[in-house]
Amino acid sequence: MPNLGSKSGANGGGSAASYDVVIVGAGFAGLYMLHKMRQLGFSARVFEAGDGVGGTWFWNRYPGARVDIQSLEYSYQFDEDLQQQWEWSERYAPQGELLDYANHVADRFKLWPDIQLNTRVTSAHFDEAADLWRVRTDQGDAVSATNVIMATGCLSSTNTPNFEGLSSFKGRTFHTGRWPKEPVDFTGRRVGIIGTGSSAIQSIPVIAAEAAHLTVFQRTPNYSVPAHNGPIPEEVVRKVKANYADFRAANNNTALGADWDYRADTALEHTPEERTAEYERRWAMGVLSFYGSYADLLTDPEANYTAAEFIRGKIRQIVKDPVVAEKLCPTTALGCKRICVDTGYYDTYNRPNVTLVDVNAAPIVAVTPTGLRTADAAYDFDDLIFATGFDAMTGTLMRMDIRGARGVSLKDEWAEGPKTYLGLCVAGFPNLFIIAGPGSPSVLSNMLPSIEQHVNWISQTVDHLRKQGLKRIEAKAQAQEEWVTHVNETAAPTILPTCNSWYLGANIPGKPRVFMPYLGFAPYVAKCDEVAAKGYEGFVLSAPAHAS
Ligand code: NA7
Repeated sequence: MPNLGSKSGANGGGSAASYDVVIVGAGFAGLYMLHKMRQLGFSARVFEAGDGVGGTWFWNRYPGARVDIQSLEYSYQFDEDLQQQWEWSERYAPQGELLDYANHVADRFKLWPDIQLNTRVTSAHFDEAADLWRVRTDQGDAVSATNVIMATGCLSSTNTPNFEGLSSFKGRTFHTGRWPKEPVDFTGRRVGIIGTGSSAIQSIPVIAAEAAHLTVFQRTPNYSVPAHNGPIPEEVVRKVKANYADFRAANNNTALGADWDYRADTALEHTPEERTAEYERRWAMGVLSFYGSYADLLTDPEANYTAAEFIRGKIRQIVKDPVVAEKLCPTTALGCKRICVDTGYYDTYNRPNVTLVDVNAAPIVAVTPTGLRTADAAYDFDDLIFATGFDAMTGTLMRMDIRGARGVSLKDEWAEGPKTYLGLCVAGFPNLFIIAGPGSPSVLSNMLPSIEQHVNWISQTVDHLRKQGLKRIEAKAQAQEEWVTHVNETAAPTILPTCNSWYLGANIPGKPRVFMPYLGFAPYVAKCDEVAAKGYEGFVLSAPAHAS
């Protein structure tokens, strides 16, 4: 008996049912995928490891967590009533509000009966004789499905560096990507935080305001721009909602799929004074609008340098101690890692209770019972926070035992880096779809429109198979090879592959160094549409193998 309407999701454990679709993950991708499948009349089951829906916004509850794309854009567009009725309290919604939004969507579209929480998929094996996927979970489910859709997120497997003595620490430890549900009080405590990526940059100002002392261990400084967050002016909301479809369409028609006021001219055709005026305008606009500053920002290192130097100038202005300011100035190209967005990050280093430690100069050698030791000093804490990121884009898929035709494992197929066709499918793995997979714009775009585009494409494809009396779809190896080459060739002439980013897998020791996301949201959407229009060019579509 399904658990109708309950927020605790469907009853689970030990099921042996059969579905048209199994969806792994109940973040924004999984929720919309389920809704679409049900609209089309397919039977679907969602397995979610967490005890609630919301994915990224379920797990990343660290202080200061919020989205870095304006909420009017980082939201679903598939339902006009939803986008008209939902009201965001701030330009950049905090984690809690995004989680409320995910729950609201699950309620509104009555998704709960098909979502099984507290259930991690452990394996998915393609049974060639039956033309079905056999999916197993850690709760004893052993279900079968015609299609398996991985809605597992790009940043869902946390990375905790394997420091010597890791488990010896006697105080409290946290990872920003697995933050507890209960509020954590840092009042009067000595806190250490490792990492200066987006999660650290958002949480450091909040924690510093509470803790007795905060020590930040920085390996690589990052570029951060001010969010200028606050309530959304009523007139902005009214204007967007009056023509929401046009607003979405205009943003979807850009390289990165977001409203960043892209300029078509180049930085180097302007005088230094003109460039500075433009960068000041971007700094005042805040958020990721720097990406739109000049057309050559990501392609010409000299142009990139002008914007990078502008931000370094801002850091030197804000941070009073010149030695600390210099440590905080990135030397990498601007945007080779995702630009961070903050509220008072650099200014936090003017506080007397904050210390910055450069662990590039003197690396962390061990965690100790009372703190940690670097190559040249020891530090004591009550609490230690790992803001050390994720095994991005492939980590969650590689941790599952996924086997396609002829028992080939995805781990083996991707041993030298992920290979997909359109970031959606993998040759040798029929009817397996990945939402926002490696080789799709995903993290180089506004994730919500990217997710919706994938869900729409997958739904249309599965529906097409049904209408044509077909069952199986599989990417051709050659189409996949050509796509992987194209993804790399698109990134190669840009500054994107020039630093040790998680885009390249460079943050995880031993991970193959391959540029994973695809640069170019609008051309990507056009390509997916063209593939479908040409009868699924690059795929083999076939009838059930066991059809009489
Ligand atoms: P990130 O951006 O991957 O940041 C992780 C940080 O942790 C980064 O500063 C790393 O330094 C640092 N790190 C990782 N391993 C170590 C070790 N072994 N020693 C010292 N420092 C280390 O993760 P976030 O969670 O902040 O953000 C992820 C994305 O979420 C972000 O890009 C936005 O899209 C939202 P490194 O730079 O590797 O030298």
